[in-house]
Amino acid sequence: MELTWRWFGKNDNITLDMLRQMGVQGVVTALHGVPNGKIWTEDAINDLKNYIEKAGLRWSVVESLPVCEAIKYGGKEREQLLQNYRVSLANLGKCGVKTVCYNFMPVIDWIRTDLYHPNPDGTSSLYFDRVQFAYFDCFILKRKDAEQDYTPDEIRKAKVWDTTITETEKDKLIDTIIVKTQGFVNGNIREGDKNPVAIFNKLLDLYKGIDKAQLRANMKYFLEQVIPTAEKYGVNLCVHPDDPPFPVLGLPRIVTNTEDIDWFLHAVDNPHNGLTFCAGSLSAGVHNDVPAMARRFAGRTHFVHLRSTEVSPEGNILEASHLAGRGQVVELVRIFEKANPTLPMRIDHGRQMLDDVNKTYNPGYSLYGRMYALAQVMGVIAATK
Ligand code: DNO
Repeated sequence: MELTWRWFGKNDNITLDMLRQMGVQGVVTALHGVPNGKIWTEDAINDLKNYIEKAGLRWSVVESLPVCEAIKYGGKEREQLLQNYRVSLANLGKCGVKTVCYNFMPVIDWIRTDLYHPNPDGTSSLYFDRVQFAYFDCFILKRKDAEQDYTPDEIRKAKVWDTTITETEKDKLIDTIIVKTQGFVNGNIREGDKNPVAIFNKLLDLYKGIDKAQLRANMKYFLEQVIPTAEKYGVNLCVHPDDPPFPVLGLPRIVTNTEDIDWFLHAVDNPHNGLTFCAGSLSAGVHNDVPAMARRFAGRTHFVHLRSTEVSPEGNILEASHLAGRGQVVELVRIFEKANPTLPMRIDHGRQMLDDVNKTYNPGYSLYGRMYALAQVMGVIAATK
């Protein structure tokens, strides 16, 4: 596989020169300064591409070219947004950037409740706690009928927490779930937004009446509208699975398991319509057998995220070491190396370790934690050759 690294652009304090020292070959990035839905011009793409190439690397993958909410819920701005999406895709293709990751998760991208969950060895990992999430849903968002989505035990524990939680703890939970994890991935809410809960509730309202079947219909429409352009310019689109891979906050999620992936691959059956195989997201669903999915979908996988999780009996999700947990990264390397030795792969998330604690990186995107995991995976790749 091609060794790639998610880099957040010219202001990232992990520089391209540092990546070269680590053996990274390609960069995964986006035009983070362009607002969602606006056109990525050839000039802007080439400017970043040349900057990357001057450092001796290549721009391997776009992560992400964001799909605006109105495309997902089918709003009136949809046609204009689809037109802009096609122009951006065509421009990327003309500039030679040919792998484009996106996701189709309504309102909220990846979800964590704790960014610094302590591990016994002194490192920390990202974490998803069901009771804390239930608390956020039922007591902070106060979503109608939210209690029905949790077990009686989870609701009981959330109620107990409500008797002791401080305002500071509440703010931290809000900041973690809808600000810190979302802002830097071009999410809907950004650092510094006033009253993120009100903004968030308004976004949830946009999806009233949108069930799984309707969201699928909207994804199919999106694919029908953009895949011909991708094909014309030789671009491979690859959807990122939902993280975690189950419905949340009353919103449907439609890239969660084998049946879902089979569905969208057939909805527009074209090799340019593919998958980002995110082992971390998929492994967070106990319904998923990750190596079996890799075997099944390797042929339509255009990009791989290597990461692994442990899921506790209560359903809490811990980002595990890259060599442990449900992701079975060693087996995945065997499968993908055999399927396509040039497939771009990036280490997804890393622990916070060593000097990472003294730095400010985007959550999950530590230097030492990711570098450590990259070295582990490089060893695995070498051993499977
Ligand atoms: C988080 C990421 C996601 C991912 C997008 C792809 O760390 O895995 O934000 O980039 O969902 O569109």
